[in-house]
Amino acid sequence: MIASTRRSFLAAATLSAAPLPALAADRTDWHALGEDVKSEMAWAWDHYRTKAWGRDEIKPISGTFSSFVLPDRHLGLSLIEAMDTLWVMGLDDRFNDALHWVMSELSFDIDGEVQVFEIAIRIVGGLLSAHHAGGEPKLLALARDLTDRLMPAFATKTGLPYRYVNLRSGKVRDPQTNPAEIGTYLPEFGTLSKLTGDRRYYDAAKRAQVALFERRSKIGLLADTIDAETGQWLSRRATVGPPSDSYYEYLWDGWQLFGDRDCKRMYDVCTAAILRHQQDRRDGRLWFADVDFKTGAILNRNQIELASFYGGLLAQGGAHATGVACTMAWSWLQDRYGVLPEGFDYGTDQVTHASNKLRPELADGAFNLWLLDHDPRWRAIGRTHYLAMKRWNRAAYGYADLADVTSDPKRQSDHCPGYWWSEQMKYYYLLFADTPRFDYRRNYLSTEGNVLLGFRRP
Ligand code: DMJ
Repeated sequence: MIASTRRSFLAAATLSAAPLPALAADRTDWHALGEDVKSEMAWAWDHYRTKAWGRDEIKPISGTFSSFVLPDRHLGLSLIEAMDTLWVMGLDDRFNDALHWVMSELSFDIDGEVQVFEIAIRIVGGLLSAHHAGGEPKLLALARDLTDRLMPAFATKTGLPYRYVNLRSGKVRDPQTNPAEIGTYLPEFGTLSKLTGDRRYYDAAKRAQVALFERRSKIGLLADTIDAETGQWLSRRATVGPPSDSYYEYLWDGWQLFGDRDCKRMYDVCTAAILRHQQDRRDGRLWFADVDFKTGAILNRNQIELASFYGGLLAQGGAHATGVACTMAWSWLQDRYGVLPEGFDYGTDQVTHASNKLRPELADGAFNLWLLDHDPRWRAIGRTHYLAMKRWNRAAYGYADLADVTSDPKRQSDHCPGYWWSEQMKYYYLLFADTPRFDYRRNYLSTEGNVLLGFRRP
């Protein structure tokens, strides 16, 4: 419960998208703001409990639901994604309720095809982070069973995985893939290897990362589409946005989480090439252009919101000042529209995609920077992100995507992605609350916000 004076500050801030007071005069009660995040999480969870229990995603305007993993079945995606967030917030009854559902309902023996990347980061990662939180062995067994079902996708000559696999038959499909779907496995699979003593998971994930790295161009860049069977590139565009983003993140993470020197070297080589060829300053702001991976020539200046995590990664990797400049460019864009649009072209100064799919990336970047230097501006960026979300995305039964961030008022659309439960609500809470359940010095959060290291059980 928060005191009424605090409530009125939050209410007033929620009503206005205007820039918040200067940091020098900042009297924000961060603990109260953390409590506010927790109470919003509990409120949204209770609607999910009533309206969409065990379903993949709630539709927060109509109070109905939609599936994500499979067209005609639900795997409790939001519930699994939410578990470690509930735990770190101390919402223990709700965590235990979710745990009970997982223990009694969840099975992966399904004749259905899933996207390997999404399942690994969301469900394998969600089960492992819930295991890290609560220690229940069945969660680890489920994560292992699911990963075993994904493994056929990695059995290629090149080591580059297929995109889809059937959970029961192991039949694979779609070799036309990209860096994120090739190289976003090591923290989840490596944690599984560590906990089970079975190296196969770590080795498959790392082999995929290395196989892609070895195909970099002479100037050290990766393009964004490749054939997993032949290992031939199918495009020339190098980007730090999707579908390449988390490839770079997981190179660094392999070093951070496991001390794997190969990962650090690959990260350093890729990052040096990106910094050399993709940095582009406009009006004093730093962006990363899409370039031709063989020549470095700029292809376009369109920015996809998902790339707003990148400043946090650069800072983690040692390029602190560059990471700060990158994050401040995205913060400027956030201040301009209230909520980041999915696409913005800094060359033409135009929004290219006006929606926002309830995205967490800028809060992710701010949180990673906060962990590194505790500069108050990262908390302020997280607060702006959170209060804008409360103002614009809150619907009758939870938080909703925005169809158009440029309209006035901003238009909502009837969908809440699973990652909302795992990502921004956790980033905000950790950023504001100073909880004893989290080790702020030694920790690891995956690309999906799953905590695989750093929880402290009371
Ligand atoms: C999340 O599923 C992960 O962060 C992923 O790496 C890309 N972005 C989405 C959320 O926007």
